[in-house]
Amino acid sequence: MKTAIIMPTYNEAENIVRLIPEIFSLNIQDLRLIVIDDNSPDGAGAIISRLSQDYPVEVIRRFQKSGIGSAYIAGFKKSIQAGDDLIFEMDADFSHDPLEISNFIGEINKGADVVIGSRYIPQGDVSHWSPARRLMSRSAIWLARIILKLKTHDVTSGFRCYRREVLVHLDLEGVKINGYAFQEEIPYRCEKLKVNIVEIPIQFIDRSAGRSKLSSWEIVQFFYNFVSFEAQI
Ligand SMILES: Nc1nc2c(ncn2[C@@H]2O[C@H](COP(=O)(O)OP(=O)(O)O)[C@@H](O)[C@H]2O)c(=O)[nH]1
Ligand SMILES: [Mg+2]
Repeated sequence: MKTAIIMPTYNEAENIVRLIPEIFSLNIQDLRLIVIDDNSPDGAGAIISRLSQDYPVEVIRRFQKSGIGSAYIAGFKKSIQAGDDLIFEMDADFSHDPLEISNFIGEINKGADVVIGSRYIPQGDVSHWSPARRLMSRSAIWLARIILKLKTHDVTSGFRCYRREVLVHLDLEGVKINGYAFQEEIPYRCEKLKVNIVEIPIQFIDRSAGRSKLSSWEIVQFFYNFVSFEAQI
């Protein structure tokens, strides 16, 4: 199965330089990476270009920081056009352990259409987050599960794998949310499609290099985007 990992990056130079070789050292069959870099001021773009000479890495370069949701949409479209069978979402900061990738593919082979790496099911966990960050994460998920009536437990997890057909049928053009709340709109659409969503436990490790892009402004936007989305459905 042709597999692509879609990975948005903004100021992840320190991480990406180690993460890309680590992913490809796992020798996962027919795997490539599509990185969406928003002209990172830390020079990540040049590092990715250099790595793309040694590894199957493609880059989508955008002029300026334009949000995680639209970065994923751009990556999904490129991957669909290229005919990939499995399409992953994954962060570039080592919060998502590359060793888990094969477990996601295993679930697809057992019949899942979408696999979500969940921090909030038994054996799943988040380490090194502040109490404030934990509370924020839990409340965002609680709100989304109640209001959107979602069955999925971890609706903001960014470690996921989709069968190509799911993303084709999702109507990517119609996705309304761009910022972090984008992660909630996708499971909402997947549940409407009644595809087989499987959650597997992951240990989410907080980044050790670089900074989170989830600023206070992003948090305000997150709740605003979510509430306006909810008002439209
Ligand atoms: N291209 C792009 N990537 C982004 C943007 N915002 C966040 N990211 C990337 O999305 C991933 C998740 O962001 P992160 O800051 O780690 O969020 P957190 O894990 O929720 O604290 C990381 O790989 C970031 O570099 C953006 O506006 N554009
Ligand atoms: Mg992160």
